[in-house]
Amino acid sequence: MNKYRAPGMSMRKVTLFVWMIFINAFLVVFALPALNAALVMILIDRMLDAHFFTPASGGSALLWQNYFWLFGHPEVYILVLPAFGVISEVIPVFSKKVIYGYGFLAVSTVAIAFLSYGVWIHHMFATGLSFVILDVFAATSMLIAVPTGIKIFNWIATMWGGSIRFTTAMLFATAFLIQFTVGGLSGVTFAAVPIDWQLTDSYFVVAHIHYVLLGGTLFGMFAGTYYWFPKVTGRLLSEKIGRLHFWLMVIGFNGTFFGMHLLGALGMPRRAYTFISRPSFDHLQLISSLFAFLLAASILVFVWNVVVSLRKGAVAGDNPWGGWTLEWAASSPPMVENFDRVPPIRGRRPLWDLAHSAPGRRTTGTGEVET
Ligand SMILES: [Cu+2]
Repeated sequence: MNKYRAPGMSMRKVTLFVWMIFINAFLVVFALPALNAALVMILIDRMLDAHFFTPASGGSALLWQNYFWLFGHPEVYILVLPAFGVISEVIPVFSKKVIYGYGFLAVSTVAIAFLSYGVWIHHMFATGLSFVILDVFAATSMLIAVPTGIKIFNWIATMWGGSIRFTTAMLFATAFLIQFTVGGLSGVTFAAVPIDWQLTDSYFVVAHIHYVLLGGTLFGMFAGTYYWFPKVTGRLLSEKIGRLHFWLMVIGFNGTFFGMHLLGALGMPRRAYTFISRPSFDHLQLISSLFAFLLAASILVFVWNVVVSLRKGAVAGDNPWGGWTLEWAASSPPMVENFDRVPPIRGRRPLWDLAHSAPGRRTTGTGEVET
């Protein structure tokens, strides 16, 4: 007997969160070896006096960059795909609509996974490679924006016309959409070689990666935390403290990192060991530093929320959000083995199907089942 998927749960019916984690596993398996190989080589260089990366002795410093970024670019997708999965669950539930373009969301992620191994040179545009190489990798780097754009449109289309409930989870998912799009668009600018030459190794890159990994991944993780915390612990996180957490974080995050786009465009280099004081930099740096404290404060508010809610939070029940996916049929927290009886799976929304199509059952209107 298949103990891992419920009967009827085909690959076309599993949730998009599962799809994202599934594809992510392939990314991890194929990206990490490049980093491991590079680390072993540098270890041999340092410990056994080899010369993989020392040009003076016939090695190649660029070889390190090739290995590192062959890992490094897919790594960004490794970090962001789980967040894609989270918001693909959160947005439909709080928009009261089925996810728009399930197949496109899954297939575009497969496309991202493949393409992510063919774009790494965009991290090395300023290293003096031939124009043919630059052109090829500029093209692949622009191409990878297409499947990502498809996803953004799918999520927006899911929200479009829905009756949206801005719970804390949904607020984080919405901020993810906006901020990740900003990070994605600044990323596309690097695919244009002349713009990359101008902005590489500047604070513009720092702004870009923080919009992807904090504005994207971190906000997605918080959306997931507020969404599944009641399932895991049996108690809801406070929505009131959650909102405070969210707004402090949105303001703190954007205040800290948005100005870095401007700093980079003004020429402030990254990887400087100390602040480079220039009249044009100073104000923006000060603003950045001040908002960073706000960002840190928002994390403390979240910790406060967890501590308070674990002890005194509202009891969640099985399905506090009116979700349709299988986890909301289990008790909160789930018992060992999750279910008394494995529910039959007919579609992508098992709980909705259970409520609407099974004979002798009526729905309460919230996706729960009366027998
Ligand atoms: Cu990259």
